Amino acid sequence: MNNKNIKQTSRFLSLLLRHKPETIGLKLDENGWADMDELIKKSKKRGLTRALIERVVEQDDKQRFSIEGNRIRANQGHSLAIDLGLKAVTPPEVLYHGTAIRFLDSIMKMGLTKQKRQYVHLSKEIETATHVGMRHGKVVILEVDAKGMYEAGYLFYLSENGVWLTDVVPKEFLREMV
Ligand code: HQG
Repeated sequence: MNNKNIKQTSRFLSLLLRHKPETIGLKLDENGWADMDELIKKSKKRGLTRALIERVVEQDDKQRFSIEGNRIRANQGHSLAIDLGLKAVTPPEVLYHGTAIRFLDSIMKMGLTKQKRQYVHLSKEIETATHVGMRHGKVVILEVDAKGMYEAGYLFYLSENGVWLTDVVPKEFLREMV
C-alpha cells in the first residue's frame, strides 16, 4: 500500500461519504454514517478492502474520517444535508480562510458563503488556510473577526478533525491580509 493508493482511496471515500454515496448505491444515515460492511461490499469492485479503508482513516493527512464501531463517516466537507450533531462552541478571536484572488471581488461584496458545502470552512492556522486556498488558484488569505461574529450572535462549530465551520461570514467581519 503506497501513499498514492492512500490518497486515491481518501478521495474516493470523500466522494462517497460527503457528496455522492449513490455512486456505489451506499446509504448514509441522517448523521452521515455508513455501515462499514455495506461500504466494503459495495466498493470491492473498486479495490477497497477493510484493511485499506482502516489504513486511510488512520493515516489520512487531515483525519477526514471517523470510524465508530461498525460505522464510518466524513468529519466535515459535506455537500449532503446531514447533521453532524456538532455543538456550537466559542471560536478563537481570529480565524483564517484561504481562497483564490479571482473570488475576492465577489467575496468582498457578498461575504463568504458556503457554495456547495454545508458550511463555510475556516482554519485556525494561516498555513492550513494557505493550502486550502491554493486548491483554487493564486491564493489570498482572509482574516475573519471570529470574536466579533460570535459577539454578534453567529454560531461556530469545530469538526472532529479541527476545521472551524460556520454558516456565513458577512463581509464586515473579513479583512484581506497583506
Ligand atoms: C469561495 C477541503 C465567490 C471560497 C479544505 C472557496 C477545506 C466564494 C470556494 C474544505 C464566495 C468554495 C473546504 C463568494 C466563498 N463568492 N466565491 N461569495 N464565498 N467563496 O472547496 O473552503 O481537502 O467548497 O472562498 O481543506 O475551499 O476536501 O471550500 O474558495 O477544509 O478535505 O468558494 O475542503 O477539505 O470552495 O474548502 P470549497 P473551501 P478537503
